Amino acid sequence: MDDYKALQIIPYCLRPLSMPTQTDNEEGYHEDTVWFTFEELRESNVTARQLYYISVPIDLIEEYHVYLDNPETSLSEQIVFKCGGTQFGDMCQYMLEYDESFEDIVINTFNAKATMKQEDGAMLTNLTCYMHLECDRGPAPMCLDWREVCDGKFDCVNGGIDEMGCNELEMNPCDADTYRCHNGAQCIPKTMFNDDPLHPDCLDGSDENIYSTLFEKIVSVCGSNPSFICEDRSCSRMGEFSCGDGVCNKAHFMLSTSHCSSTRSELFRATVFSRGGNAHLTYDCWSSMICLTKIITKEVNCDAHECWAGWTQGCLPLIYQACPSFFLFPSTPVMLGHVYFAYSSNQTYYDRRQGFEFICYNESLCSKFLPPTTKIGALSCLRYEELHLKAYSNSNDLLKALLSIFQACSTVSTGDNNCSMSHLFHCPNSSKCISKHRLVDGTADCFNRLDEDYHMSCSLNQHYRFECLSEKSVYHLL
Ligand SMILES: [Ca+2]
Ligand SMILES: [Ca+2]
Ligand SMILES: [Ca+2]
Repeated sequence: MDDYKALQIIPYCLRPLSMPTQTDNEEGYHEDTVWFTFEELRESNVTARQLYYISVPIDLIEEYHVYLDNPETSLSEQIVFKCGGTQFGDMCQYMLEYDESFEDIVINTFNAKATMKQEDGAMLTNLTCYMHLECDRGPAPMCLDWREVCDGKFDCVNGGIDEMGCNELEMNPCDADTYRCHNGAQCIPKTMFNDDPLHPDCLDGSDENIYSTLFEKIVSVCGSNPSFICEDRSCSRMGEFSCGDGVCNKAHFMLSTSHCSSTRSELFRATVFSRGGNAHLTYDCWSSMICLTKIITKEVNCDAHECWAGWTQGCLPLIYQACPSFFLFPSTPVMLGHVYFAYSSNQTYYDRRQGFEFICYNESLCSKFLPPTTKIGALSCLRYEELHLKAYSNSNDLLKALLSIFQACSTVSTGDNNCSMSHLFHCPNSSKCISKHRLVDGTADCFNRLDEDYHMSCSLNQHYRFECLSEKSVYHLL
């Protein structure tokens, strides 16, 4: 293994309208461009590898490889253009804007990200938006990151379309000669299981031990790393927030002070609590809530605000006067795409330390185990004290406790999983079905952690995860 070296071919895509092209004639290639047929190349003993070094498209190189193995085929007249300088494309019709190699452009672009400021948020979102779903990811310029598609958390507030159809992955079995990545999204050859801890093959990293100090160190600076370990890394664990660059922020909650170096978490927080994102409230009500919660303070001068005069003297009377009798703040969900904080303006029960008066959620996703006690309009809510939470010294711990309750709600938008399928586990007292691969995996998927208390892991026949020497000695590998 000493001379082992992982090679990576990283595809980059063109945004057609933004790419300068250099073409001279109707056929679409430059008059001076030199070209050869496969036959001419073969007669000159040109190898497939040499074509790679003159920026010939990979699919054409593969065809040439096939042709070299069998020169009598009809491929002999196939044309290969020899691109010069910064030209590329199957007819050299594209050229790079700068006089640098493509590799240098990629490296410089990734290095430049380290110096991006929050004001450049639009640049961040322009570069990493997943545009193929009509997703409402909250107030602009926040947008969907591809890592948020099928990650078991509703991120699009317009019906959770980022999770639509993803139950297919949950139900996806793999052939016996392959390893099933934990999230069900990939089946990889068995030989790729546990073969290289620094180059996982599963997007969720579940084929390798990704908890080593070295791995953690590499992925903590993913923003400037264009390789697979970062670019092909999802953030599928519950409670992780995708920074949009391969870094998964463990304390993702919007009340947390923790942040992504990409600035995506700050951008998210700023847009969710912004004036524009909370236009359902009057300015006085919104600014009082901003100064009360102190999550973002940039847009309001809280030193001069009435809340500064004190809770009962300044803030409470203003909230009573300026806010609706019942309101959401912020207007977008605080977690999992359907869990909201709500307040009433008379604040009868509201204790500033607990952060909210009501928690409201999509009842159909949490059926049976979390019946609401308050219905306000279309919202199903529970009062803070009805959650029987202990006292938390900071909002991050409070949100973690809330997540441990609400992650037992369904994570697929249709709610029509067929729990009778043999590889699915029915979470007791709910409509949620999970893959049996989620049993005893360290994450509570069912209410009261019933999936983690499962005692029959040896009967699951998942020998990659459980080493069963006898029914009594079970070792968890995940
Ligand atoms: Ca999602
Ligand atoms: Ca592997
Ligand atoms: Ca689990």
